[in-house]
Amino acid sequence: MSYDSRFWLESGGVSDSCEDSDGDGAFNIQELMIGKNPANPHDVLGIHLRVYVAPDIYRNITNILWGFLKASRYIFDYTDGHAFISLIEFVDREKKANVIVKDFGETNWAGVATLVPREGYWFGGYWFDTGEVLLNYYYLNSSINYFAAITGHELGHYVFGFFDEYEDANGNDYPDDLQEELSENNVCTVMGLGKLDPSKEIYYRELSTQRDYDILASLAQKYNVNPITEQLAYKDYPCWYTILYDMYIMCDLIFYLGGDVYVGPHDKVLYYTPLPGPFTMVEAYVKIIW
Ligand SMILES: [Ca+2]
Ligand SMILES: [Ca+2]
Ligand SMILES: [Ca+2]
Ligand SMILES: [Ca+2]
Repeated sequence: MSYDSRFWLESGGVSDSCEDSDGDGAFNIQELMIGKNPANPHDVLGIHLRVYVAPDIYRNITNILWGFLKASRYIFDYTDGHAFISLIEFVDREKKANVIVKDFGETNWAGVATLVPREGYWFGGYWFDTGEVLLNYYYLNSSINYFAAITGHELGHYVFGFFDEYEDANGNDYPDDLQEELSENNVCTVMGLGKLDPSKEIYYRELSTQRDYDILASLAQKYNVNPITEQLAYKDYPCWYTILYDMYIMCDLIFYLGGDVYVGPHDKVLYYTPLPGPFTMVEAYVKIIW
């Protein structure tokens, strides 16, 4: 595969472009290429994945890699330019991995991820190097875009500490007709409100805001559902609010949104309108270690 030759093969040891000088997880060359500051530790989060791919599906490694690269771009999009997968290291043992890709068979789940309770609050397992993301290739081999969508969703749990939004606080899935009416009202969230063609999810889903929850609440009676999602039940707020809190606590990430600077959460973000992009090609700069 010639994919990673562009920067990484020839630059090792010759310059500091492969280093992460400010310690935010993004390498210097990546920060320069995507418009971030390699000397500012608060401007972007570079997520490091250690991926184990089971031997019996290794023949599909090119598709699997592209799934992760597209997931990197999806995450950069849904965080409106504040986080991406910066490093994909393929490891040879499950024990070393924080992401495991395997054919788990008919499980009824395409992915699962670890959340960790600490002092009465739930964080992603990523920050404590606890648990992992499991990706079930039995369901994910159908489409690279679907693989990327599920990976982005599971890293939503594992890195950003989100809970699900396709079900209520008691674990009841929202019915299809409600989900369809939500997407007709442009409610399409990363954690599961709204229904979309699986191959298009990475292009349209964004993190939830109070607007999404207002629309869900306005339809709750019609469909006889509880509008308190798992996310709301466990974390009290939509995802745009909790990501500001969790990332400031975990990695001092400061968000620049709509001309405002957010050091932690603020009520003003409740009705933030997510950007359709950014459409930055972060996937071109992901560092890959085989
Ligand atoms: Ca950096
Ligand atoms: Ca930086
Ligand atoms: Ca976006
Ligand atoms: Ca988008």
